[in-house]
Amino acid sequence: MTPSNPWFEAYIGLGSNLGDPIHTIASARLAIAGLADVEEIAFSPLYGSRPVGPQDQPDYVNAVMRIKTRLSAPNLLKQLQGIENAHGRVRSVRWGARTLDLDILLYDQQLINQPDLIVPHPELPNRAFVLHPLADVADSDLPIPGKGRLAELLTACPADGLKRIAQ
Ligand code: ROI
Repeated sequence: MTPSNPWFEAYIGLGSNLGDPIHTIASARLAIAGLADVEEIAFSPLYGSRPVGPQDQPDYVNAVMRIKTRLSAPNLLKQLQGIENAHGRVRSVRWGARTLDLDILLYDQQLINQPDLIVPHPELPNRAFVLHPLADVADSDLPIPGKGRLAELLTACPADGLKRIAQ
């Protein structure tokens, strides 16, 4: 019998601003939870948010999912890209509108610096649409490797333009 990998905790950011974002986020959640070697631990409320970056695009719906997984970070990324593609994601305009964006925000307490995968997500400290839903599913003293504790980052990043969507 081959020993299986240990379980790691990871946090995934979900965002959508094309089509039916609420439906897309719900569908992506099911797809992630349905992956082999992935289990959902918690899912944040949905937030409506003003676009960061170019303003000539619709508002976003954002959420954060906390999982445990036996997939390596690169394998998890590959699976998430498959789910993005299955939801009609076309990679074209940088910072443009998208049907579904899935980002690995944190993977265990690891610092990963590869051409296609940087963890923690480099923009995490600047993005209210990530930090606030993250705080809904993580301990406030969660260390964000290289960046400080979640509570400190939250204090420095006001929830401008962020609205909980009633469900
Ligand atoms: N802005 C918001 N509010 N939410 C996102 O998920 C999001 N994603 C992006 C950019 C274009 C940077 N802006 C965003 O990729």
